[in-house]
Amino acid sequence: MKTKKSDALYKKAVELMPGGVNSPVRAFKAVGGSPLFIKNANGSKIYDVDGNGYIDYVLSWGPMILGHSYPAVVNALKNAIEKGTSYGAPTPLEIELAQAVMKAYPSIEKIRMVNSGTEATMSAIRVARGFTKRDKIIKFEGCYHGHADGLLVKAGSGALTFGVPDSPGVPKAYAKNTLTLPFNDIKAFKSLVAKEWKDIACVILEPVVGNIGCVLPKPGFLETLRKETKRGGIVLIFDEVMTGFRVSYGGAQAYYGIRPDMTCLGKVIGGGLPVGAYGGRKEIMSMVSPEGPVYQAGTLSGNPLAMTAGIETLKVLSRKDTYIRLEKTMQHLEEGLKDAAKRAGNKTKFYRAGTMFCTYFTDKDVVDYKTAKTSDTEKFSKFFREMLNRGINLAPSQFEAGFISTAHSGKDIDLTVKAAYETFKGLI
Ligand code: HOZ
Repeated sequence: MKTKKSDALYKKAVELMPGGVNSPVRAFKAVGGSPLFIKNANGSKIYDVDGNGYIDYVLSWGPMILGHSYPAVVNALKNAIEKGTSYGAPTPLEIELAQAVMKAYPSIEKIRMVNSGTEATMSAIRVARGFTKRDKIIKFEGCYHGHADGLLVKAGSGALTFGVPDSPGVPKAYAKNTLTLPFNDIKAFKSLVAKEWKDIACVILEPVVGNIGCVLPKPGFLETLRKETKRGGIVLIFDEVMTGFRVSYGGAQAYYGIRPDMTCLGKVIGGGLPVGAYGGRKEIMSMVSPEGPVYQAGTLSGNPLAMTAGIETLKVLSRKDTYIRLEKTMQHLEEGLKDAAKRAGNKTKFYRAGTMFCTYFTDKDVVDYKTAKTSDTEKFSKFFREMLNRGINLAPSQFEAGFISTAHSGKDIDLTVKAAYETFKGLI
């Protein structure tokens, strides 16, 4: 695979941007080599500037659930762009997207659109603090909720990949209000809440942890969080930026049957444009300015192009057959990858929730941050590079989820499984 043009661009980019990128994990630092510079993408494929094509399981880190350049989204955007790109004033589009989201997430009784997942989680926590008049929050090790100060404590995603889960630059006085616990540890959770509940504003979590790969909640874990938070007057926040419309149409909350007090969304609801949203119980969301005193604002919030891409994407997702098709594709990939690893004699653990998945190079069950770290990251790096050489684009980190789209065909999956088998064999 020739990557001459990508390599030259990377050389230029590192002179201009930290690590040559605008978001850390993209830099391939964890897997070696230099990142591909992308020219275009269509359906399940992404193409680099050297003309190589790849079956894409990154999908812009989740948003492109309909595949790249989905015609209805592209056409709606072309039409919308003619009408202006930003007004800084309300539009009917905001109402349409809000209604579409709330239809799928009945726990959201009122919503505020923002521009990223980070903004959504950061704002939701401020609202929860304003509502409860308490300062402390509980988060779980390895959950990544964006890069706001108080959330870069034992964080996953790039923070874990590069070994800085507690980022310098976060004031100690601020970080001390973030209490962390192991994911899936019901006993530890109960005991912390019993001690500190009077000071705890909220519990925030990824109900399926996509930022240490794909870690599923154990039976009873989410139920315990719901029960205990309700008892302590603590706001339960589901960060569904990644799981939203991915674990199911109604996200992890519909799949596991838990109604959180607040929900954060992003990725899919922007159809590939920059979007985030937070919402929840009416009495909590009524705290948000100008209805209430908790301040949060944004020049590009509710941007007409982002709303348009989101509306068109959710229209397709609201059709029943969409998730039937996604499930079939995902089952095909799951069976294929598990079988390929087994046939090749590789010890791996595969997990998936709806349309997100991860293969770990370990024989331990992965249930939290500690067990996710038992994965052999050297092996993963080799796997990643060899898969890329065979035309398969995976996330360049063991601690990120993979995603599929409606555009992934049976042939794509067969090619992926074949490449995985050959790669697994080469790892022995
Ligand atoms: N926070 C994203 C992964 N969980 C990475 C985003 C990006 O690099 O584009």
